[in-house]
Amino acid sequence: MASKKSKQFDPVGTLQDIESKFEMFQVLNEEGEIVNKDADPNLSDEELQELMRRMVYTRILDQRSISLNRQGRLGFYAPTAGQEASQIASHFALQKEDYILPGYRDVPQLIWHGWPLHQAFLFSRGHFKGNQMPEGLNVLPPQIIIGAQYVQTAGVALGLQKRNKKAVAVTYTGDGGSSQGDFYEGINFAGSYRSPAIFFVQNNQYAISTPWELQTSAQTIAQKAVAAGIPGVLVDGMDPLAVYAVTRDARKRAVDGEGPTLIETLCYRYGPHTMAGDDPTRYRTSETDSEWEKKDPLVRFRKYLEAKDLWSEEKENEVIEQAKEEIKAAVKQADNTPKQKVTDLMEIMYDEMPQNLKEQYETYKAKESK
Ligand SMILES: Cc1ncc(C[n+]2csc(CCOP(=O)(O)OP(=O)(O)O)c2C)c(N)n1
Repeated sequence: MASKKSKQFDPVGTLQDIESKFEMFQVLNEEGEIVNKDADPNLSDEELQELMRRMVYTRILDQRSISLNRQGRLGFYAPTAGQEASQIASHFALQKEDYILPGYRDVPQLIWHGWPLHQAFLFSRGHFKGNQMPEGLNVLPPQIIIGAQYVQTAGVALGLQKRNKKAVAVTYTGDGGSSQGDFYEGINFAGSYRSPAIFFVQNNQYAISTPWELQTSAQTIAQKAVAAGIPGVLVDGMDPLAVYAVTRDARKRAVDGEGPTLIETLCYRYGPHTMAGDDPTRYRTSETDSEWEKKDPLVRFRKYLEAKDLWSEEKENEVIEQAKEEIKAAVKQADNTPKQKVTDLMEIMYDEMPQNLKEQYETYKAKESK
């Protein structure tokens, strides 16, 4: 007698079925037209203008940071242009009480959360004062170890949950971060406790020079949420309204006790990986660059706002001027910060200094006073 085939045994079909469900969510197309009316987050006119203002400001901050780095006036810098919708529109959906655990490219979200600009510049210069966050600012310093902020986020989210706070822990990484073990541990742990976390993967297509498709067999990074039993969303990361809508939704679920969400934003970094010598022309073509530039978040949002009579060249120039002035003042403030000394690091490291360090401390103190 021929054995009956079990219909359920179709692992390839099951995978294909899951993958086919992860379609890119979009609200505003490249022409600045609403293509998904039901999903429009319906921001007020003032909110729409503020979101645009922050994105324009952030683009200028990126341009200035690149030139300050070239002049030797900034140290470590990871360019952000192309990622404004992913970074600024997601942050726009957060509240002051939320905790941000950023990667090194996520300086803009920290600034809009309240990190003073001059401190961001000090961080770039490797000055310890850059990492001494003001009281009440719920952020961790930018993480340099790829993906490490995922497990930390699961911990912060659990802490918020235990204290019954109506707040979320939000972390950002790139596509490369999702290739790290920490990524899986973090989303799984937060999922099992249904902790209030949002895990944000900005898929800017490359981990330095490695294309994201070479990092995984998965069709999307968002689908990795399925194995952790949490919702995963694939979103157009160049569309500010779509990014805002999915983040607001994820935050609501998190504070309502419904657990974490994984969000993958499809975006592009226009510049090099960092300013430390990466040459993107060695792994990307100018055709690919210009295809992504057509999707630019500022261009499409500008078109959308201009059609509603909410934005103009004049308004944009005002923002640019304000950004330039504030950046100039912040650089000056960073310049005026006393240089860090070896004894500074010893002083801030220990509540009570061990005996062997006390001796070294005295030696350095004498040297530094010369
Ligand atoms: C654990 C660890 N491994 C390797 C590196 C070296 N490294 C620095 S940036 C980077 C690529 C990260 O790419 P991605 O997560 O996609 O973020 P992006 O830079 O694109 O924002 C790597 C491998 C590191 N910093 N930490």
